[in-house]
Amino acid sequence: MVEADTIEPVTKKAKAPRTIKTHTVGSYLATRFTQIGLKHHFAVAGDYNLALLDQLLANKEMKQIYCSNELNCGFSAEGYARANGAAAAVVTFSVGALSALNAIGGAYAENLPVILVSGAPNTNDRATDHFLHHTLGTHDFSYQLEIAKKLTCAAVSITSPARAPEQIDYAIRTALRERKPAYIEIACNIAAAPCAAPGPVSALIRPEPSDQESLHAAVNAAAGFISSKLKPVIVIGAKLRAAGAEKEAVALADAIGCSVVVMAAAKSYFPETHPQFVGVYWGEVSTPGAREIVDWSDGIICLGTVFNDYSTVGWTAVPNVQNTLEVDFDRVQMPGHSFGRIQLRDFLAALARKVEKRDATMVEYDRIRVEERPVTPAKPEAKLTRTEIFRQIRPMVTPNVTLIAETGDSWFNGVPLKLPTDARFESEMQWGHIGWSVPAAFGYAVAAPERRVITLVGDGSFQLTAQEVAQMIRNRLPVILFLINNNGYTIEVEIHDGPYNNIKNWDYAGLIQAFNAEDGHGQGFVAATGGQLATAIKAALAHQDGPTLIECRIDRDDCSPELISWGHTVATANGRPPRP
Ligand code: DPX
Ligand code: MG
Repeated sequence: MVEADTIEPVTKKAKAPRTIKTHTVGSYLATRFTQIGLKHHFAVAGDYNLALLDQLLANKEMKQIYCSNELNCGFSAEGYARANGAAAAVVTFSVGALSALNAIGGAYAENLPVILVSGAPNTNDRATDHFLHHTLGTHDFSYQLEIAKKLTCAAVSITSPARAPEQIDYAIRTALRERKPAYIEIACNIAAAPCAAPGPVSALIRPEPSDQESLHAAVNAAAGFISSKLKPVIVIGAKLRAAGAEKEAVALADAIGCSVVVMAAAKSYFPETHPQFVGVYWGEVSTPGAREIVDWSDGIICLGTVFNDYSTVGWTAVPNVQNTLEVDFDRVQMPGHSFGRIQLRDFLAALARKVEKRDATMVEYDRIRVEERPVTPAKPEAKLTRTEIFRQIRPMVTPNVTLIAETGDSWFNGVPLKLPTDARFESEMQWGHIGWSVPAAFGYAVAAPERRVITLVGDGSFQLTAQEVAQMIRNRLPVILFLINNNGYTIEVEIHDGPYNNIKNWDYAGLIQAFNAEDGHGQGFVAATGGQLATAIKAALAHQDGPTLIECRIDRDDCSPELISWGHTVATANGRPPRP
C-alpha cells in the first residue's frame, strides 16, 4: 500500500483530521494477493512492468521473488500454487508474457490458480500510429490478450484505473472458483494511478454453494449405485486436491470399506498408509495388485479422475462407463443420471453419511497382496544403477518430504516409492513439459520452507530450465536434486528412437559451482557408484544453506521395466493410421 494521506479539515466546523489510505491499481492488486494468502509473487523485470513491481514491493506483507526467465517464472508460480493453493507471476509485455504463457497452459491443465500479470503498452500509444518495442512491429497490441483468453479462465486488460478493481476482482475470483489460471494485463501508465480501496476479500474467496436439491438427488442415486454393486472400488484422480476434497475422500473410503487406488497423477492425494490403500492404478504399469482390483471391480467410483492417452496407457485401460460413478468438480454422473452444481467436497461428505459398507475388494486384495521385498544393496564400488539409486532414495522419503517427479523415467521411478503419512508427491502428468520440475521445486520450496523438497529429474529435462537452481542458491533453499544422467531422452527412446534422442552431455556438478559465483552455497556431486551416491546423500541431508545437485550416472538403457512397457503401448497408440 502507498503512504497514507492526511486530509485536512476545510472548515472550523469540520471533524478532526481523518487518515485514509490511497490505493493505486498496483497496490490494489497487491492487497488482493495478500488477502488470498500469497506471501510471495514471482517476477522478471521489464520496462512495461517496472512501475507495477514498485507498487507490489511497497506491500510489506509479500515478498518479490525473482526468476531467471519467464518460462521458469510461470513454472515457479505453478509450483508455489501446488503448496499454497494459489500464486502470481509478474512479467513484461510480449517477450516475457509469451514465454510465461506456456507455464500458464500447464497451470490450466493441472488445475492450479496461477495469476499471470503482464505489463502492457502505455494507453496513449494504443490509439496512435506508434510502433512499440517488444511487439510484432504492427499496431496490434491485443494479440497477447487474445492468446491469454485461450489459456486462462479469465483474461482482462486494464487501461482505466476506475475499472481496475472490478477487473482484478473478476480475474482473481474466477481463477479461485475454477481452479484455473487467470491473466491480468496492466498498461504501464496505469499501474501507479489512484483507484478505489479493496473491499472485503470474502467477495472473492467464498466458495459457490452446492445446489441442495441436486446434491440430495445425486447422493441418493449414488448410494443406490453403490448398493447395487458387489465389489466397488474408489479411484482417486488429479482433480481431487484442486477440489479441496482429500479429507472427504478418506471419510467416504472409511464408510464404504472398499479398496482405494490413486491414479499416478494423484499420488499422495490419498494417504498410502491408510489400510484400504492398495496402490497406484496405471493400467499395465500399475503397482502390484492395483490393476487386478480395478479390473475385478463391478463399480468404479472415480473421484476427480482424468483418463487421457498416457494415464490409460495408450487407451488400453479405460474404465467401462456402465460400471462407473464419476464425480467431477461440480458434476456427478452414473449410468442413467447426471447432476450439476454440486461441489465435489459436499458430495463426498454427504455420500459418506449415506452409503452402506461394501468391502469385497478389500477381502480380495488381502488374498492377492504381495509384500514388497527389500532390494539387496549394491556393492559400494559397483557401477551405479537405477535400482541402487532408488534403494538409497527410499529411506529419505520421510513425512516432511515433497517429491517432485519430472516427466520421463522419473515418473516410473517415483510412483512406486511408498509414502509415509503427510509426505507429498508432485508431478505434471497432464501438461508434461520437460524441465517443469526445477522451477516448480523452487516455487514449492519458497512456499513451504518447512518441507524438504526432493526433485527427481532427467538430464534432458534439466537442460531446459537449469537456471532456476541459481535462484535456489540465491534464496538459500535446501532443495535436493537427483539428476539421473542416462545420456539422453530415454522415454522417447522407448516410444520411438532416433538421433534426435541424443543430447549434449554437461558437467552438471560443475554447473553448480558456476552458479555459486562469489557468494552462493549450492553443492554439486557426481555419483557413478553406490558408495559415491551414499556419501553425496549424506552431505545433501546435512546441508541447509542451499541446494544440492547429485548427478547420478547410469547406462543409457538402464530404465524401469514400466517405462519400456508403457512406452511401447503409447507408441502403438501414437502410430494408429488415420481412419479411412
Ligand atoms: C521428451 C522427454 O533425460 O528423461 O528419463 O531420460 O526420458 P528420461 P530426460 O529428462 O528426457 C526427457 C525426454 C523429450 N519429451 O525423454 S520426456 C518431449 C517434450 C516434452 N516437453 C517439451 N519438449 C519436448 N515433454 C517442452
Ligand atoms: Mg535422460
